[in-house]
Formats: sequence, structure tokens, C-alpha cells
Amino acid sequence: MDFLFILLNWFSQNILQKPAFFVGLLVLIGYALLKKPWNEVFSGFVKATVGYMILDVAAAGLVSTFRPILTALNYKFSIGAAVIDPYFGLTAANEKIASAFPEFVGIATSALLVGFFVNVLLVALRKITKVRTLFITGHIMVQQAATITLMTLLIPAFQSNSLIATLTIGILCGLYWAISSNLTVEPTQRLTNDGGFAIGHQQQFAIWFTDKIAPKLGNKEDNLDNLKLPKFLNIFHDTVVASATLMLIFFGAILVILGPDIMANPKVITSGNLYSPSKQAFFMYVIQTAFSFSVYLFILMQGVRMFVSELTNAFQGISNKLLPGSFPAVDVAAAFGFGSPNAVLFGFVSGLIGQLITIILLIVFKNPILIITGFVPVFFDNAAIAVYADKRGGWKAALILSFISGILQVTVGAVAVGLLGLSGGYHGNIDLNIPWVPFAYIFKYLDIIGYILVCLFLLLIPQLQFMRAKDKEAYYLGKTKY
Ligand code: ASC
Repeated sequence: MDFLFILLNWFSQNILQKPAFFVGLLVLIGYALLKKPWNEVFSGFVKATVGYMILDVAAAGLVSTFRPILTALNYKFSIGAAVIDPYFGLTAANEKIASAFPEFVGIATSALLVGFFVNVLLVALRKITKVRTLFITGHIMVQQAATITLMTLLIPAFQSNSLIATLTIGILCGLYWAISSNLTVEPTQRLTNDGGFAIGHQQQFAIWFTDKIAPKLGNKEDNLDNLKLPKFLNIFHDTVVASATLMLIFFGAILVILGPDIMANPKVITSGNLYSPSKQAFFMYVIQTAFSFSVYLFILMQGVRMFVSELTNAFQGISNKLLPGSFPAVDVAAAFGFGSPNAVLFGFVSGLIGQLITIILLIVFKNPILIITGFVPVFFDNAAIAVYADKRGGWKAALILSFISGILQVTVGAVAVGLLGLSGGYHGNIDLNIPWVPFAYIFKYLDIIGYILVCLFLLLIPQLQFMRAKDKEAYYLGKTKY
């Protein structure tokens, strides 16, 4: 038993929570099953792992450069607002668990393992469950398990026994991971021309909804690639130029508001003397920071290309031989390379405008809970929504849907802060608003019955998907025929 526990722990810490190795391992197994020569198996493993690590470096660079700038607003104006960002959400959720349920500290990590195996089981039983996707983005699973733990513990009956809590939270996490990513199979296959992967991140329900509704909001011929810009704006068809210029305006404005002493040359107090350790000119700091956005975006796309192409080829081995018609569900950034290059920026800007207008309204109407934009949801969620929307309904759909998402991120995020009694932050990503906040209310008011209803609802979704699929065989083939 102890040995099994050590093994599971090792797997969780070294593979499950390090998606780069998970993806590498999948590629290795996939190529081995395809009976490729060993040198190709090895090179596939290296390229997939390194590709994912490149994506990690870029995502971490984006997050660590731009997150503090937004949160510095809180510091400058002492607003005491909650930052809607999964890293802040994780800290806030863990603090809440430690203060309200001290005996349950660490429960989210065990629930994560249970959830992963529930997902594996659902895929193994895919003939019955109709689930085809394995969620493998470990760092996201850690964040979600913490938030879902707090939501599930709204049910008093689960607060008394840690084994019951671990199992119920784990089952719920596993159902969400499996079923939400299964919803992204068709939209992602359409976007990527049968790229062979699905999305396992923080906006799967939103992607499904976008894919359904976008064609009704606009025309896919009027997409961002075909957008006719006045001649002098043509430079913005280049993502590097467009992102650097946009960020110069947006983050430049915020940095000017913050002034040079908070982010650029923070003053350090040593033995009573104030001094600035670095002497970069403020103006140059602003340009460098804004341009680093383009740098990270460029790196991110490189990493994505590298691991996606290996994964797509290798997974045929797994989906032909091991788990027919199954898909790995990976980081949403993998989809960014398949849309119009500017959809990512377009979604970010229109989601941001939606968020900012809503935040101003919260302030004007003196809402007791204030919100600060968090970088991860405003960028990764809204960029993804725009990529999928643009493909199906052109720029109008992309504009409308990412704008609405921005509004929901702030309003429902504020509701979640109140409901869960959090301070400092909330998870903020769109799926953790809808459907998760309504789920949390169902738990609160319907207790165990609410929990059962939510589980049944989740289990029903892939059944409906299968029922509505025109070609039942294609649903399972792994390759869908579009
Ligand atoms: C998240 C999160 C990140 C980013 C990254 C995007 O939700 O926690 O670090 O998005 O996964 O590639």
C-alpha cells in the first residue's frame, strides 16, 4: 500500500504536474506503438518535451511580467480589490481552506490524483461514457482542484470526513476535466483541420459555446485575415508590430499612472536610506516591458508548433492501438497558432475593454466587492474565444464574444469572491465563472442532492453530444470528417 502511495505521489509530482514530460511520454508511447525506429521515438520525445517547455517559458514570462503591473494598481490606489487570476485564486483558496477547514489542507492534491484516474476511467469506458479526452495540463489541474475544493465544501455533509471529501471532490474534478475537454473535440478539430488534440485548460465550456454561437453572430468570410485595413495600418497585420504597439499603449498608460517608483525602479529601503538599485530610464523601461510581450508571444508560438506537430503524429499510435478515438487535452495556447495571427490580440483587447467597463461600473455603483483585472484570464481566455469565434463567425463574432466574456469574468468573479468568502483574489477564468459559480450555488442550496445533480448533468453532456453527432462512427474514429 505504502509503495503504491509513493508511486502515485511520484507520478503526480513528476509527470502529472509537469505537462511537458506528460506530453513527451505520450509522444514516446505513441511513436513506439506506431513501431517507429528508436531514434525517431527519441527525437519525438525530445521535441515534444522541449516544445512544451518552450511554451511554459513563454507563458511564465508573460504571466510574471504583466501580472505584477496590473496588481500594482491595487497597491498604488489601495483599493483592496480581488485580483481575478488563477495564481491569486490559488493562494486565496488555499488560505481560505487553511483558515476555515484546517484539517483539509492538502486535500486538493489528493483530489487531483483521484480526478485524473476518474478521467482515465471515463476514457477507458468510452463506449458507455462517450468521453474521448484525457486532460493532461497539470498546473491547471492544481489550480482548479483548489477552487473546486472550496466550492464542494459548501456542502456541510462533506465537511466532516476527509476521505469522503477527497473522493467527492476528486470525482467532481475528474468529471469536469473529462467532460469539458470532450466538448472541445469538434471545435478544435475544425479549427486545426483535424489536428488530433483537444483543449484541457480553463475555457472549455466557453469554446463549445463560441463554436455554436459564432456563426450566428457574423460571417466567417469576414475574418481578421481578410479585414481590409487602411494602407498605413497594414503594419498591424504583422503580429510582432501589432502586439508591441498595442502593449506600448496599454501597459505604457498603466506604467505612467503607476509612476517610475513602483515597477520601473522600485525604491529599496536599507538602514533608513532610500535608494534605487537600478537606474534604467523610465521611458526605456516602458518600451522594453511592452516589447517583451511580443517576444514572449513569439516564443510561445514556436513552442506550440514544435510540440503540437509531434503530438498530432504520435497520438495516432495511441488512438489507433491503445485507446481508439481518444484525444489528449492540452494547454489552450496550442490553439493560438491555428487562427488568424491577430485574433489573439483582438480577443485580448476586446475582453479587456469588457472587463474595464465592468470594473468602472462596480466602482461607480459602489459595489462592496471590487475586482482587478488579472492577466491570465483576460489574455488566455479571451484570446482563445476570439481565435475560435473568428474562424466560425469572423471578426464580429470574435469582438462580441470576447467582450461578453470580459464582462462575465468581472461580474461573476465578484459574485464568487462573496460566495466563497475569499480575500485577495479569485480564479477568474471563464469556466470557473460559468458553469462553476452556478454549480457552487446549487451545492450551497441543494446540498448533496445538488452535488448529485451536477454530476449527472456533467455525465449527460457527452451522451447528448453523441446523440447529436451525425456520423456515430466518426465520433469514435479520432479523425472527424469535416
Ligand atoms: C493559465 C495558467 C497559466 C497560463 C498558461 C497558458 O491558466 O495558469 O500559466 O494559463 O497555461 O499557456
